[in-house]
Amino acid sequence: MADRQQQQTASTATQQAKPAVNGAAPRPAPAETQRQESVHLDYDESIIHKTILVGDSGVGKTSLLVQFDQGKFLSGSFSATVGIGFTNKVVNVDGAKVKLQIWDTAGQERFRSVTHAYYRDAHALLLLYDVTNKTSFDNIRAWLSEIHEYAQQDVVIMLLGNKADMQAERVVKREEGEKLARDFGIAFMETSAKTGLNVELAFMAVAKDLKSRKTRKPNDPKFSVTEYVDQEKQNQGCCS
Ligand SMILES: Nc1nc2c(ncn2[C@@H]2O[C@H](COP(=O)(O)OP(=O)(O)OP(=O)(O)O)[C@@H](O)[C@H]2O)c(=O)[nH]1
Ligand SMILES: [Mg+2]
Repeated sequence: MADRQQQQTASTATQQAKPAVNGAAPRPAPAETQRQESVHLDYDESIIHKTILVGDSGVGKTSLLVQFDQGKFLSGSFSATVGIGFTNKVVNVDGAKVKLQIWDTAGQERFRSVTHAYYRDAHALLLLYDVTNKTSFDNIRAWLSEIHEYAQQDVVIMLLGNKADMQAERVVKREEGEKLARDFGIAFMETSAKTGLNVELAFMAVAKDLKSRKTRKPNDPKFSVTEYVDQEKQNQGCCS
């Protein structure tokens, strides 16, 4: 875990400039320059968006990040995260590279004061509960009040009901998650770090919202994560 975290992903690394030859500054090929200029006129690709995963211990924050970063699920015994660490990911949004720095926090109570310190700089928060654990769902209101206390007012918040693959053990209905999210005016979806259900979609929706906030003109309509997610699910012919 420690090795994986705080290291740039391959896609980030490929963006680094080639080393200078004989002291000359590296120059991109002309075609490459033109393409970048036309696609990214209104978006600064050097911006790093801090995104934090929060929620009770055991809801699947680390598993969700590993699934998104490496496309795999680490089964076996649960190993609680100690402290906090980050992973860099680059997401392609409408031809622009959006950089996400994803912080995985420890859900255990004893680390709470450490993680609070990171809320202030967060641009987005993915707040997880476990659909097989009612307490983790009941604690979401407390998490939201902590978020409102410590995070920026305009932080992007997405509520995720994780472990959606465990239908037999489910104790929180999807409708309950939807209602809670509606009450607080935040986006919602169910995910599975095990099967990968909606994992890409969750991070993509956050990246889209963050990018749109940087490029939106005053009269442009606001990007709606909820509408985007509904549309994508329809396109996929998806169910959850
Ligand atoms: N079936 C299933 N199991 C999951 C899923 N996500 C996580 N798990 C399991 O749940 C346990 C806890 O997952 P973690 O990702 O370590 O939980 P965490 O939220 O990072 O916990 P802390 O680091 O203590 O805050 C592990 O045994 C995972 O294998 C999921 O979507 N489906
Ligand atoms: Mg963890």
